[in-house]
Parts: sequence; structure tokens; C-alpha cells
Amino acid sequence: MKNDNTEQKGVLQGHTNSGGTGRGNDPLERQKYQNSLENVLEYFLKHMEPERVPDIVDKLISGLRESGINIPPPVSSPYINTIPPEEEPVYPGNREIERSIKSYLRWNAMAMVVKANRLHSGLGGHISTYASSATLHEVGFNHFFRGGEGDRPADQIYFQGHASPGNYARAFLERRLEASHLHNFRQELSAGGGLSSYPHPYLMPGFWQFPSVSMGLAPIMSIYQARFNRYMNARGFQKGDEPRVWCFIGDGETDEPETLGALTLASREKLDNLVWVINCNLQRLDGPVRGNGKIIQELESMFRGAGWNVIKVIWGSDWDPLLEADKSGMLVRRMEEAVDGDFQKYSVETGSYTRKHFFGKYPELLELVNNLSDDQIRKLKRGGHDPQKVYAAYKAASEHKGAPTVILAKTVKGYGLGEAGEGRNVTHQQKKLNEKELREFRARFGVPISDEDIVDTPFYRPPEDSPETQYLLARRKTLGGFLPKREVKAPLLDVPDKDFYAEFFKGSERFEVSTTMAFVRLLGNLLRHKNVGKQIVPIIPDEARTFGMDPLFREVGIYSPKGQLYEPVDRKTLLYYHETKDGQILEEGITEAGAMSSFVAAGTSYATHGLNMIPFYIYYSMFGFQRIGDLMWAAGDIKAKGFLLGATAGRTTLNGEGLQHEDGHSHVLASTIPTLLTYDPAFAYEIAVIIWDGMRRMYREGEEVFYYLTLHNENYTMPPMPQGVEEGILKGLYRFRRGEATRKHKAHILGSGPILREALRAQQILSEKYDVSADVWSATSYKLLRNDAMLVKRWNMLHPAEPPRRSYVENLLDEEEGVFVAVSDYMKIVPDQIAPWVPGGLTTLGTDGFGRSDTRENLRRFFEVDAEITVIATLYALAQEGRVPMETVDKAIRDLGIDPEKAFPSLV
Ligand SMILES: Cc1ncc(C[n+]2csc(CCOP(=O)(O)OP(=O)(O)O)c2C)c(N)n1
Ligand SMILES: [Mg+2]
Repeated sequence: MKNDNTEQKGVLQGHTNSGGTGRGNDPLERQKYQNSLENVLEYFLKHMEPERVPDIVDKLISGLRESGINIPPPVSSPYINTIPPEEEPVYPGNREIERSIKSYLRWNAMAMVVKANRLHSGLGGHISTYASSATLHEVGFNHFFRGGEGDRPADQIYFQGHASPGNYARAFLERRLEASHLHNFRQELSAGGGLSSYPHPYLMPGFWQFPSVSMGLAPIMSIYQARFNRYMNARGFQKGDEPRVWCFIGDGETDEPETLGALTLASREKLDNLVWVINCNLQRLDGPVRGNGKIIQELESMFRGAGWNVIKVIWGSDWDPLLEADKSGMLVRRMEEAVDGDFQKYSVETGSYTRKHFFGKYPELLELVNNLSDDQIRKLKRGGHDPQKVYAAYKAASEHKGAPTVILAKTVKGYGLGEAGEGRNVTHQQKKLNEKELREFRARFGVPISDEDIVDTPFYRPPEDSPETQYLLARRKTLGGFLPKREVKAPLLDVPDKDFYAEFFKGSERFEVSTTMAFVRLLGNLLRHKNVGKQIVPIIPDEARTFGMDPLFREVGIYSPKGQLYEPVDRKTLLYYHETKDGQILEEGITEAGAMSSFVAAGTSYATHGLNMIPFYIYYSMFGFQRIGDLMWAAGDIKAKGFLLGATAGRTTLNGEGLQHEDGHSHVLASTIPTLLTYDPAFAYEIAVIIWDGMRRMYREGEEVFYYLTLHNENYTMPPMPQGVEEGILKGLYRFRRGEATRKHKAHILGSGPILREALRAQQILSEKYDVSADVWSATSYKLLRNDAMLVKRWNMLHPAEPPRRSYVENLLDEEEGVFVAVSDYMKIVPDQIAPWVPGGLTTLGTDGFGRSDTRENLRRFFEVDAEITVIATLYALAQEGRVPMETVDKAIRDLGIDPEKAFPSLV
């Protein structure tokens, strides 16, 4: 039968739904149609190769689907290549030269790991992953991956992290790296620098673009990157050819929920700019991925069910004649019967073993391979090692319209390592090869290294004028330059100056507002700013209403590639749910991982799109670092810029929600990320100063850092900004209000976020009842204070002969009299960060323990962060210094209504 779409369309064209006309309703007539279809099927089965029948039926069904009949897509197909040999394009490259190049890459990638571990046992590294994916990489490098030279943005490629030796080996052949670099693989601290173990833009900012080694993160980030590329297009920032996003993924990596968790976004938004290549070498670290099943078939169902275009590349060309000769379909049946554990075994066994156990199960199959020697059987290749098959798949993927593509390529882990670890369960960890194994490797891939040299495992690079080097360079030139390559070409932005934020410096007068409300107002102003408004990317995971951001729906629209196909139920209201093709808001739905991936895509647009976009990702603070901390770590590694806003934060400020929602530790987790500036502001003007300066640092100065601000939902009047506090706000501490000068005793209370108001209340009680003058300080960032103090301390230690330097905290507090108390809505360890530098030590009150649901008042008493407890802590600190008698503290406990035996969060 001719495979001709137009002919099919001819039959189906003009089809209209017969509902209502009565056609086909007569049971006899229906039986007649069915019989004739069955006759056609019978004819097929008699005259076609059986494994091709499903393909034809598939095409017929697609035709029906195209004509508007709703037939759900099938989720699986036979265990053979999706593209039949007769539909394969001619390979456009020089296979022989490409094979030589690939062999040298294999050798150098292996040598890099072997050498590093020979010299420094324990440095680690992986040989077997790249060994299995070399063809998957090379077909891309020689024929598909576009570099960034010229007008078109470079393709965005996520490589499997532990295949990095392959990338370094290629950069060596391309003359982007020298042997000295390869020698220092995994030895970044050696003289002259070294190569990072895995793709880390932070460590190799001119090379790597995407960190990928934490399994599952690259896949989800690649989906949101492809989606963000479309967003940039829809909003008019990017014109012309769009970059393609390629993501290389391990089959074991698909176990991670992040890998498969966002598939339907990619199909829903028709991301045909996205290609995933899953390297199905059937193994992960410990052993088989699906020993008792078939990972390729399992993944095919998942992806097809999710609406992706699936291309299976299972068998190499040597299998084509066997499949051609398999008239009964028995070979395909046997391929389907054998489980992945069997296939792994065949990859390590002799040809005679495979003849006996695979083909030998059915006499008919034995006959099929009668004319093949055992050696020929052993060498029957898998699809992922056959450039012809891989090329066909990549070409089809690049041309596919309307859906993302996944290529499921079957390979052998440790391909080419032979006895040293091809297909073995220990392969993943293999880092050393003995002399015999090295010789075998060299012979198998024809690497020109002499017998004397082999034990040293030298790197091999063909001369500059060799056909290999010339070919490799010419291919990259034609395709637009080298990859991976990270380049920052984005123009800096003319960000708003201080006056722009003036309204926040005045205070809210008689209005009571929360810091969340103040931030939303500030964001609204920024969105309207003439220079940077368009570049702002608000990102929200289904919480806009919680944060009072719904006015923005109407104002700047929610991005949706389909626009709005329905009339929103709230259309008549002013703030209706407004989806539009060029909407500015990324409303992600309930996926913090997805929203964070959008943050990363937008926050790195300065390196991927040559344009600074400014993401503001606002979310429930408890579902940030705690839930998706690894993505936030990756944001640091990839040098994403932008603002993370942890809203409804604080263990006692969010009052009714209880244990799961009340955040008393995101500042602990945030403190772990080196390039993250963290703040817990109390007042609107503090937020304004932090954002004003953050915009300056990231977008006017180009600093590659990012920000975390906690926002709270407690309403109170925002005070005007005191004179000269900007530096203190940014550095992390300033005096907000002095205590009454005339009191007998002196104390200092450090508060942050809404708990600052408890500090102010404590100030009043202390003054009125206990003759204590307490200054109240706003501690906006303990993390930044600590970083500064640690650096100064280290400098002093290493420069003992020079006059010691003083940290910002010491400068600020050293001359102050009295005791110091800190009170926070976060765990005590947050203020404790600066305790070593506070004169006389620091008494800390904080919210350790699981949260509870109750009123703010009750929660603050329970966690012991309210004003009354702060008074007790201050008096006790004074009493410990002998400045007030202990009886005063005892009496205060009774007077202030505190039960010393009260319930307290349990800690172990
Ligand atoms: C989140 C996470 N967990 C564990 C690891 C450790 N790890 C590195 S490679 C690997 C096995 C990968 O197997 P697969 O994805 O099949 O890749 P292959 O090497 O077989 O291509 C593991 C578990 C990791 N890098 N990230
Ligand atoms: Mg694997």
C-alpha cells in the first residue's frame, strides 16, 4: 500500500460528523462496513510484513484523527525502530572521518578519567556514560547543533552531567582546550585551573551553559527553557529563527519525578522546539533500569500518553535485513519477549550465546541467522550506536511540527570498553583500565598510539591540517560555532533610580498594609516603568490571589500561547482572569519546580538570549527552599539573576495554617546558597531599598547574583524611612529607634520582619516598667552580616602583623553599652549567625519546632517570640550580668502573665 498522505486525505476529505443524518445507524449496514474493513485487514496480513501492519493502521488512524474524529492516540508500538529503513534519509556526512573523530573522542574521554585516577586515586569520573552516548553526541555536533555565531541564538543543549569528559574531549579536538586542561580534569584547584567534574556554569562560565548533574533537573529545566523561548518570541523580544532545545537524559534518570513531571506542559504548549534524547543503555548506577521489563516501551507509553512525538531508535542497520527476512513476525515477537536484563546479558556475551539464547528460542529464528558467524552476531549493533539511524531520528525530530519529540535510543553502557566494563553492572563506576584493556580499546577504535606510549594513556589530537581536524572545524563553522559555550552579550539596563521608590519611603500614613501588599504595589509600579517594565517577568504558582496580585491579571495578562478561547466566568469584573498570547505573567499552576525552572530560564536570558529579563518569582515561602531547594541551588550554579519572594512567611505571622505552612526556616536553607542575598524586611521602605539596589547590582552593574526576600501578611502602618539607613538596610542591620535616654539600664533588641513590632512593644514595656532603655534595631539580613564578619575574621587571622580590620557588625555594636537580645520569626540559628561578633554575646528568641495553627498572639506566646517574652529575655540578660536582681526577672514573669511551665514546641 502506498504511504501517501494526500491519498488518505482524499478519502477522508469532506468528512463531516454524521451525527443527526442517520448515516451508519442501520445495524446491517454497519456490519457490511465492518466486514469489508476486516477483508482489507486480512489482505494486509497475507501480503505485508507483519511488523509493518501496525504502522499502516497507525497512519490510517492518524488520518481519521486529522479529519476530526476523536480517537485517542495509541500508547505503544512494536519493539522496532519507529522510522522504517525505506524512510531513512541519506546520511549527509563522511562516515569514515566522523568515525575517526568519534574514536579519538572516546579515547581522550576515557584517558582523562583513567589518568586522573591513576595519579590521584579517588578523584572519580565516568567513562561508561559517554562511551554509550558518543554517537548520540557526534551526530548532533556534526549535523544539527547550531552555534551562536551570526543572527540566530545558539541551540540550548543540556548534556548528561556525567558525560562531561566527552564534551571536554571534543573541545580539545576543536582546540578550545589544551592537554594541560584535560590533565586537570576534576582538579580545579591545581595551578592554571582545571576542568569541573560536571557541567557547572559557575565554575566554567565561558563554557558550560546548563548545570545538569543532579538527576531530573535538566529535563524539567529544558521544558521550561523551551517554553520561555516561546514566551520571548510571543512578547516580541526574539524574532526570526528560534533556538532548538536539546536535552540528553539517562534512562535511569527518568526515575526522578522531575524528569517526567512536566511532560504535558511541553505537549500542551506544542513545544516543537524541544528534543529529548534518552540514552537507553538499560543501566543506571547499581544495575539494570528495568531488568524485568523494557524501559523503552515503558517510556514510549508515558510520552505518547502525554502527547509527545516518540521516535524509537532500537536496532542498528545490521538488523534491517533480518527484520526484512522475518516474514512471520517471529523476530519482532522475540525482541518483545526478551526483557532488558536479557539484552544486557547479550551485550556482554559471545555471539554463540546470543545465537543460542536469543535466536535459539525459535528454530525459525536460528535459521534466520544461519548465514551469520558468531562474530557477526556479536557485532549486531544497537540503534543508538548507528549514525545512520540516529541521523534519521534527529532529522525527523527537527522537522516535526506541533509537539515536542523524544528519541528513545538503545545503547550499551560502556560501549567499547570490552572486558573493562561494557554492559556490566559495575560499569558505571569503572575508572581504571589495565594495559591489556587499553590495548584492546586502542585496537578497537584504531587510535594511533604506539605500544611504548600506551601505558601512559596519552591524549591524542590529530594535527591541525589532518582531514579529521579540518572536517570537524568545518562542520562547526557551517553550523554556527562551538558548543557548549556560555556568552554574556546582554546590554545592561537603565534601571530606575531612588526617586522612583519615593512613595515607599514616606510610609503608609494611616493605612495598615502588609509587606506583601507593599511589594505587590512596587511590582505594579515596576511593570509600568518605561525602561524596564517590559522586561519584568512575574512568575506565580497559582497563588496570585493569596498575595493580592490578581489586579495584574487584567493589567499585563497571563501568557498563554492559545490566547483565551473561552469567555472567563469573571469577565464582567474589573480584575478578570485574562489570558493572552503576549501576556507577561507566567501563571504556572501548582508546580513550584516548574515555576522555579521558569525563574532559571528568565534569570539566565542574559546569557541565553542576550537580553536581561527580570524575574520576580513569588510563592508560598514554605514551598520554596524546603520543597525545591535543589533547583534553587542550580539557580546559583547557573548564575540566574532575579528576585525570589517567599510570601506569607514567618512561623507565627501566618497564623491559621499550621505545621506544613508556617515557615520558620527558609532563611536557614537560603543561607546555604553562596550567591544569594537574603533579606527579612519589616517595612515597605526596606523592601524598596533592597529592590532598588538589587536592580542596580544585577542589571546596571551586571553582577551575577540573586535575591531572596521574605514577605509577610500581617497588616500594620508602615513608618517613613529614617534618615541615612539605606546602607544598614542593605548590609543587614541598622538602628531603627533609640530607647528613652533617661533610663537606668541599657539594652538592644534586634528584630526582623513583623516581629520587629514585638521588639518595639518590648521597648515600651521595658522603659515603662523596668527602667530599661532598649534600642530597637532592624536586622534585615543575618546572612550578609555573618558573611562580612567571617571574611574579616579570616583576613585578620592570615594577616596577624597588620592592624586588624573590623566587620560591619563590630563597627556598629562595639561601642554600644548593655545587653543584646534578638527576636525572630525564624529559628534561633538565624540570628545566632552573628552571635560571635556581638559584644557580650547574644540572647536569641526564635521559632524552633513544628508550627501550629492558632492566632498570632497565641502562636507568639507559644513559640516565645512576643514582646513579653522579649522583656523577660532582656531582663534575664541584665540579671546575668548582675545589673538587675534575679527577683526582678521572677516578678516580671508573674506580672507579665507568663506561665513558666507553659507548653513549648518539643525538640529532640
Ligand atoms: C539526584 C541525583 N541522585 C543521584 C545521583 C548519582 N548518580 C550519578 S549518575 C547515576 C546513574 C545514572 O544512570 P542513568 O541516568 O541511566 O545514566 P547513564 O550513565 O546510564 O547514561 C546516579 C545515580 C545524581 N547525580 N543525582
Ligand atoms: Mg542508563
